[in-house]
Amino acid sequence: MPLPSTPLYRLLLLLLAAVACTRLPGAESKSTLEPCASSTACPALLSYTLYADLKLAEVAALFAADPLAILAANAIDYAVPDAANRILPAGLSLRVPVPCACSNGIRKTTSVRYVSRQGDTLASVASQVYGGLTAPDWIRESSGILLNADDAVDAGTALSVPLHCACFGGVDSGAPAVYLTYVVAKGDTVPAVARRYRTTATDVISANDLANADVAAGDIIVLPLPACSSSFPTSTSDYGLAVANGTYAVTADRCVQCSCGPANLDLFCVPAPLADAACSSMRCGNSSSMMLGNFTLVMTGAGCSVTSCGYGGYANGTIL
Ligand SMILES: *[C@@H]1O[C@H](CO)[C@@H](O)[C@H](O)[C@H]1NC(C)=O
Ligand SMILES: *[C@@H]1O[C@H](CO)[C@@H](O)[C@H](O)[C@H]1NC(C)=O
Ligand SMILES: *[C@@H]1O[C@H](CO)[C@@H](O)[C@H](O)[C@H]1NC(C)=O
Ligand SMILES: CC(=O)N[C@H]1CO[C@H](CO)[C@@H](O)[C@@H]1O
Repeated sequence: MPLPSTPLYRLLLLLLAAVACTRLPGAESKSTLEPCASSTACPALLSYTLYADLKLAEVAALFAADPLAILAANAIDYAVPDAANRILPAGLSLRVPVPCACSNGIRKTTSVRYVSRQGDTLASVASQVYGGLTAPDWIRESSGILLNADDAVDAGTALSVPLHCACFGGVDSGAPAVYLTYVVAKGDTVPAVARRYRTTATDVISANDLANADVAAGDIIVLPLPACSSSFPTSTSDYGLAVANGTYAVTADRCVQCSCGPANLDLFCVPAPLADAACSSMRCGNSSSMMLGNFTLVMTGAGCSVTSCGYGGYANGTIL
């Protein structure tokens, strides 16, 4: 059938083209979403750049995170007195560990709250305080408030701040991985960001389902970081613990420190430097000398064998 070419038809085509164009990405920032069904939270990281000089405790409060967990996730020594009051400089980029929950079918944090201050708007909270990790629309919807992005928010208003995160089953190309949510900065390219975080451009492109390596400032993407995985029973409170290469996690009520890398990607757990008398015993079984993390070489008639004492998770206040 020949196509009609009346002026009306051409106008219709033009209109359709115009509608299609406004839907093209670019006008609005993109964000990688992970659909989810299970309500079980999984470990994820957020890349956060400080907008002002802040105490570690203030950064931790912004994300409902443990200050020590933030230091450990950045491989910063945390066994120092008064670590929470340490002042961190504006512009510093930190990895913030968060439980990545599932809400309305999308992976996101569900426990982050922000109490607004004088002069805050939804736009300033999203782009400045949270460094672009969230959007005014998301805060508005999650907090159930009726304000435009640039309206002043009454000081003292408690806002619920959803931050997208991802776990993708804790694997990337078949290897254990922790996903870091990252806000693309001006001038960033996928290969440069991938190099900076010791992952590959190919993995970043596939994790984010990008058509090509084009990203724009403000886009929220996830970066798969090589990690050590754990195999604690589901009944443990640190079930699913995963630690990015070159960093630590503190677990078991701050009694145990688990590190990953750099030589291999086997999780290695020892008593934490700050472990105190309140921590349950880290002796292994009924042995008097074997402590968590120790291993000994035993010579036997058949040759030598290695005896080791590994951490098996935290359940009901007991270190397994
Ligand atoms: C882990 O990090 C170290 C450097 O800190 C690097 O040499 C090693 O290749 C990394 N391992 C993996 C699997 O990425
Ligand atoms: C620990 O106790 C078990 C019995 O409960 C015993 O069979 C084993 O030999 C003991 N091990 C050590 C190192 O004492
Ligand atoms: C922890 O305690 C609860 C009840 O107190 C019990 O059902 C559960 O099995 C315990 N978990 C472990 C790992 O012992
Ligand atoms: C025998 C042995 O290696 N013991 C060590 C076990 O680990 C604790 C703390 O990590 C050390 O203090 C012991 O010397």
